[in-house]
Amino acid sequence: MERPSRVMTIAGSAAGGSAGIQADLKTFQELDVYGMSIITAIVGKHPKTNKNVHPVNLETIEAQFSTAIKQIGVDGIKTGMLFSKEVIELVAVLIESTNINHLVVDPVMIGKMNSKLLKDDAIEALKKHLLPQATIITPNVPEASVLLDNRPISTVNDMKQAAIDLHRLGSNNILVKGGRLEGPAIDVLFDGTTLTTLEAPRIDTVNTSGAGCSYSAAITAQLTKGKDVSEAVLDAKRFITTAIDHSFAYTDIVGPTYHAAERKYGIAHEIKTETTSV
Ligand code: PXL
Repeated sequence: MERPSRVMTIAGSAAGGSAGIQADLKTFQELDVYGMSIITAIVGKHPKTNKNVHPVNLETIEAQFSTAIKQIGVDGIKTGMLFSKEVIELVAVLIESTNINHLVVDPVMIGKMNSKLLKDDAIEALKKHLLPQATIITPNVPEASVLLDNRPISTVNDMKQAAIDLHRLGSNNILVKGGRLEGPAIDVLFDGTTLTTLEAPRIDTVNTSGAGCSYSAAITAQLTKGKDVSEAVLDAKRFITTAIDHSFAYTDIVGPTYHAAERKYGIAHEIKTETTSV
């Protein structure tokens, strides 16, 4: 019997299904890996109190992790919204207790609708406990800036320097995602010796909720399927670009990317890459 590789996301639940755990599981299914989820917080705005982040307690996080490991086991892990220092510390210990070869850390800080997904005092914990264990980290430009003590990043050259400097925090690979800059969607990958830019056309849509989550989930899936980091990132960039190309909305609130797009319609855009050594 052929068994798919086992991929776990440790992240927040996004009730609308476009981001967080829900986006990760949809991505895993599309890429034919076995998905598991450990929920760290529940994001959903209460209509009266406006409370938006509902944390899950540490015991509940540990219970989910233990159950998934005992029932299934794990080949690769992705972390998304971790919210607090305490959760980061626990998750770091739980990850260390496995013998996985693939850890993707998406240092989620602020959601598209401005939800605060990481407390300020958690940044140091992320740097200390999680980044040194990571195969790859996938900050967008604002997150890269926060990890570099609020350094301004506004050009592709700034992103390249940011990737080089973030590498010193201990992750094996750095992917700085430039989707929030103007012009084409250019990301920068640094593996410690070479810099690769990955360029997709800018797609004219606001419906990109969960794009970052899905991108890092796709990287994790590809790594557990045996691809090396540069191939995994390229495949994942193609996947998310196609999902954004076919994104949609049901209401006047920012809509989801379409996870099934590549399977249904094929690749929408090829990704241009350029590699230079540092
Ligand atoms: O897209 C970032 C993100 C990650 N995780 C959760 C979210 C969001 C954005 O809303 O809700 C749980």
